[in-house]
Amino acid sequence: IWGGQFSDIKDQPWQAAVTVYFPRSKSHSFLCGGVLIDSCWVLSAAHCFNEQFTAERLRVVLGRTFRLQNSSSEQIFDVEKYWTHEQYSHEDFDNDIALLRLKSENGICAVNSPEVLPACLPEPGLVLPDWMECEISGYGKREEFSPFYSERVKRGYVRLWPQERCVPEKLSGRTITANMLCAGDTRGLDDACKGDSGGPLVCEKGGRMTLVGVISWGDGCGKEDTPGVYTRVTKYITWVSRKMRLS
Ligand code: 4AZ
Repeated sequence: IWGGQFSDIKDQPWQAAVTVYFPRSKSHSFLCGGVLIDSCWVLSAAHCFNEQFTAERLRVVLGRTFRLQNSSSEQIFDVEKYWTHEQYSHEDFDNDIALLRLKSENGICAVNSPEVLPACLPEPGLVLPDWMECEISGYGKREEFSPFYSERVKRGYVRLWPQERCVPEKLSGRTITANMLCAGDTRGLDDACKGDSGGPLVCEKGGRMTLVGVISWGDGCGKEDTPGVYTRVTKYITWVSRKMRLS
């Protein structure tokens, strides 16, 4: 997160960190953000997952305020299986969504706690007001060209852009599809940045923190009059429900 504030995982208990194992270093590296949506299910971004990354190499870390520090509140899971969207386009990041099923012996994976709690999914018809203030979070870079990810989870506040303003002209000419939404900080203070992708854009709806976007891409971080681009989650409710039901 560019700008924003250091946060506590209790304030974004649906935030996940997805890691991948590299045999050469015999260690797991931070890969992307993710969002817990149910005890055994985490949403993320399709572009995070290289063909090489088999499910056995992936791990999901929940409940950590400090990315690299073990904590008594953490819950760590292997990944049973994951799906990237069948129509994901590597060219323009259309349908940039992935769903991970966490591994468990007994059908229970994440257990609710102050540090671990799923975000709600929106109804497919949910429409929120233009410029509504919503929240992003992640362990991503604090500056575009920083060599490091954030050591601590951060959060930021961004507003939902009207779709008619979400155009290539604002994003160095890159394609915007109806499956994307733009959000940015009108104060110019907060934005998502590298490593935040896969993580949440949540908006409060009827007292629930509802997952409206998955952090996807942008033209750098925190550039003036340049929004971040998010996968529009309302478009994928049937896709997600079907995968969850059939597996
Ligand atoms: C990224 O590379 C990324 N400013 C994600 C979001 C934004 C920029 C880059 C939005 O994952």
